[in-house]
Amino acid sequence: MLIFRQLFDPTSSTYTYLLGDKRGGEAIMIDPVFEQVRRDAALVVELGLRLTWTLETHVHADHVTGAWLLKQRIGSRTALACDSGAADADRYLVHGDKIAFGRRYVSVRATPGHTGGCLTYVLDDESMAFTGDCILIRGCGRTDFQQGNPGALYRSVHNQILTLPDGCLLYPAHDYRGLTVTSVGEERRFSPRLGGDIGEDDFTGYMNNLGLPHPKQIDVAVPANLRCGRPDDEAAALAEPTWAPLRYSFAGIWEVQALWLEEHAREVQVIDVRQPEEFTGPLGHISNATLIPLGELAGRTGELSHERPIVAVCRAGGRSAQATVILQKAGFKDVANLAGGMLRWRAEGCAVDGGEALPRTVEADSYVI
Ligand SMILES: N[C@@H](CCC(=O)N[C@@H](CS)C(=O)NCC(=O)O)C(=O)O
Ligand SMILES: [Fe+2]
Repeated sequence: MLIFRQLFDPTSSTYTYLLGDKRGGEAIMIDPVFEQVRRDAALVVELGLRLTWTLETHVHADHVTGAWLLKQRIGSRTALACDSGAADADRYLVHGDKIAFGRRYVSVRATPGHTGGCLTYVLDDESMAFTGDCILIRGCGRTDFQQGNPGALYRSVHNQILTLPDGCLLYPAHDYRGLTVTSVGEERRFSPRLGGDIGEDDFTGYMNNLGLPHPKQIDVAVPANLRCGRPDDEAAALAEPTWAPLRYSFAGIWEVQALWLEEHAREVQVIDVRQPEEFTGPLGHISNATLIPLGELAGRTGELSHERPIVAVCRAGGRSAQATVILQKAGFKDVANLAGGMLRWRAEGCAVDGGEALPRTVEADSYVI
């Protein structure tokens, strides 16, 4: 079974795509974004997948690729077009290549025009294609830098993409209006630049008069992407919180486990964000915890020290996850959520002040947020 996820980077309006084969668990990722690597790596792990390749549709001008960072974090290998001019990739792709993940694969089509080294990746059954900036939804990538060429783009679209089946879904590298997907049939009929009877000269005239400002990040993004996103300061990019063995969830929350917290409770500030009656109720509370109900937290951050990490706690881990977001916004750097909250704390037999003997076994999977 195919696992498919469309991910979005709001800063650059970039789409990243994860394609996995459930059987065997291999996956590929198309156009990862550097700043989203923690999120995307967490998703891969949570879905039980093993990322084998990151694929670039082109050398991006508006964001830095996450390819190098994903390789360091979860061992994926990097691939992009032979014609991209980029260094340091594990594989250089040409038209007709296939990249397998489990029993599935994508095939490579050379679709130059937006840049000299643009590729489109077509899923084995031609139900989906990942067009990069060759086709955008009712549009296309600009052609005014990085060996851009309107005639080449026109031919790429007509010979390599609009020749796919009408129902083939097209997933672009960007959308600036909130649209997520289009299809070959739709673009043939409705693209104001490339659809209907528009000819190559009409299209070239259109593209040569776009008058767009250069992407804000171009001077940083292009040199970084020409080495697959490897930064100057590699150690800084790989830095992880060191005060505890934290896990980063796809929901965007740093989590700490109950058994670690029980051993290290004195080294951190434990903030219990439940209501007072829960704090003194049957589940009890962690012995050095300070009670600050979630609704009061934003107004009481002055009571907390910036010198020691903070672990937020609640009944099941939902409200305390929100507490970590509030604390980070208030400028606290070392903040984590107690995974599973007091329910898991008790289920794992950790000590509490107050509280009652548990009336029944707390099922490991019965945590209600
Ligand atoms: N405002 C954006 C511009 C991004 C941009 O120019 N995107 C390229 C793709 S890399 C493009 O082709 N855009 C087409 C368009 O904006 O119509 C930024 O500064 O990053
Ligand atoms: Fe682009």
